[in-house]
Amino acid sequence: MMEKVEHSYTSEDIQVLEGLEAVRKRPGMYIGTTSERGLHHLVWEIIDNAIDESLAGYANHIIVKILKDNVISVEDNGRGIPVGIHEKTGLSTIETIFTILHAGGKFGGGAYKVSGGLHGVGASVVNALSEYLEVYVHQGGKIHFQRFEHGGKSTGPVTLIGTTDKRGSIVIFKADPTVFTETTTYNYETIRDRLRQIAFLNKGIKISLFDERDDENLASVEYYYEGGIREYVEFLNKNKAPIHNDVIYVEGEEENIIVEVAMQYNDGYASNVYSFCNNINTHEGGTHEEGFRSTLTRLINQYAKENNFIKKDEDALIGEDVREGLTAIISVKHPDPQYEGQTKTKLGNAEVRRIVSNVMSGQFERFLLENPSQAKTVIEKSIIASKARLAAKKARELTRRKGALEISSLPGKLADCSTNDSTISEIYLVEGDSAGGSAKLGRNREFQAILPLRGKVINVEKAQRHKVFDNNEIRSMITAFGCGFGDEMDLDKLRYHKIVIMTDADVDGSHIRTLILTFFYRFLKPLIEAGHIFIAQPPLYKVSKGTTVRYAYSDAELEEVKLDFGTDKINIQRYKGLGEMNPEQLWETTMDPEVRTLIQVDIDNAIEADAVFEMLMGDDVEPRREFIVDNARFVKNLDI
Ligand code: 1YM
Repeated sequence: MMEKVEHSYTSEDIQVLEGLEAVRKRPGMYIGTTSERGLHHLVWEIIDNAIDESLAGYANHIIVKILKDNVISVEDNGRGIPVGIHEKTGLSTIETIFTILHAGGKFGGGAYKVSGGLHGVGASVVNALSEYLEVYVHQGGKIHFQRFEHGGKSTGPVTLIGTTDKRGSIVIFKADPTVFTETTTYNYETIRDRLRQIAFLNKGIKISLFDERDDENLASVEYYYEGGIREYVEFLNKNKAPIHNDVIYVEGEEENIIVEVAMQYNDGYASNVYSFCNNINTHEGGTHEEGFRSTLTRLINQYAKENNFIKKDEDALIGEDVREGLTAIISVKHPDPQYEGQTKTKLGNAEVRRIVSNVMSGQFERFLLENPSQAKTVIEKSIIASKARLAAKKARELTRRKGALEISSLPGKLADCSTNDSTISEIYLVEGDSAGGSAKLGRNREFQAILPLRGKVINVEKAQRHKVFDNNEIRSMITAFGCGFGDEMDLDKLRYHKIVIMTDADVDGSHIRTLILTFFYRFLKPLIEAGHIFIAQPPLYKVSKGTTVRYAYSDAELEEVKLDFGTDKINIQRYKGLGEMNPEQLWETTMDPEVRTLIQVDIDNAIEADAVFEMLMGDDVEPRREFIVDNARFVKNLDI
């Protein structure tokens, strides 16, 4: 046995400091980025530990607070982080967890951690990137406390600071502004949406959020879903029309892997299948999704044949048919997930395919047998989808022969730019002919192309696929962009790296913009993800005094301009539409890269965004009106 040395500056200390120093030197390696997204990552890491404690069955309430000065507090009612001395490090276990990199799994003691992110190194990374971090542990009637400062150095050992009748852990931290140089301000909506998602994915856990930053504007919310992902599907279908009563739900566990699937069909045509592993959205799918898809197709075909809905083999339904109008959540919890793909959001574990399939097989089959009328509704919808697919295929073959969607034939109304360099090229999608005319005259022909959209853009949310591609405006956009769509999309062929939607600043303009965005979201999502989609910001007012002219882009700005000008003899013109501007005005207010403001469309959370699109495109007028008044949620401001 080695003698315990009084500890002042041991080799372990050095190792510890070096560990956290590495995180501070290259934060991007650990949290991806030090932008706003990275900042929020800190919160997810601490929450993950609380979720692990809940999934282990010891906690059922997590409280997140955004305090003054953007300090974050996360609290759970679990066992409390161990407070004793850690055998291997000789430090307190708290200090071990918060200062030693890769302490994660190793110190967890057997029970597997299912939360995502950094696999347990999260706590130390958060500490390393914090101005200060405090841990309070309520355990055995006592409150234990330890504090860290300046990138993770403890200010002293764990101390007892009081008594308590509660149990659990509280972690409070303030992100280091010298690391997060872009921003240290948290976005309430971002945190709220993620907490709601976590609550949906983990049934029975209560999650509370308080925003206490502004006394005048306190906000709070609480999520608790007894039904878990069943309620998630109901939530996603909220603005759609389900065609059968029950959300179909199956669950099971094999080889330590927990599988849950919830699904329900609606009367729409889009498929909304979302998968998760360890509470992380696997955007790129993977083996859990493959297992789900193949089993769904197989079981529906089997049932359809056995019950004489399908008589010939060549009428068999394909995956696309059985997923039309389907909203589904697939959630697996895996002790050792392997992620693949470009963004590491594709689940790779091969065994998961079989396990998801096993869980689905027995229980989904039973659902169909026990609920014949719901089964009939689903099968009939799939059969209609397959007929529409075959009809669309025929139509496509016809149009293809005519060469209608060939890239060689650019749409007639496109006023193209002269450069061939797509990286500097821009295309303005302009509402209406008169604005299109002004834009054509006002633009810089070298790199700005104009595509006027005349007729109504079809609502792709409500239309069958082949109808979408019959729509003239959709065809013009696709041919002009040159990159194809759907599975055959090729971003390298994109002819313009900025696609700018320019519509009037009124309700109709917002509606058209939303229709275009919905089309992009459904058929050209990579364009949004790669940051190619922008929204132009035309001014609302022209203010002139004598020969001086200024433009105001908001009511607040109008007040500023009025103040600047003084009150005597100002002329204020409110623009009702782009068409009221002459070409020079359109150029100098909205299109000139030197002065214009473009808003970059950025969909951080595609699932939530989908629900919002649904709301916008659905039949409910009131939520749509509210959105149009306040649509900042989708888009991130960006000055070009
Ligand atoms: C606000 C954040 O971190 N809660 C939390 C963390 C732990 C435990 C309980 C815990 C885990 C175990 C045993 C175990 C952690 N413990 C460790 C380590 N909330 C928050 N609540 N006893 C308590 O996994 O066996 C790491 S995290 F390493 F000490 F076990």
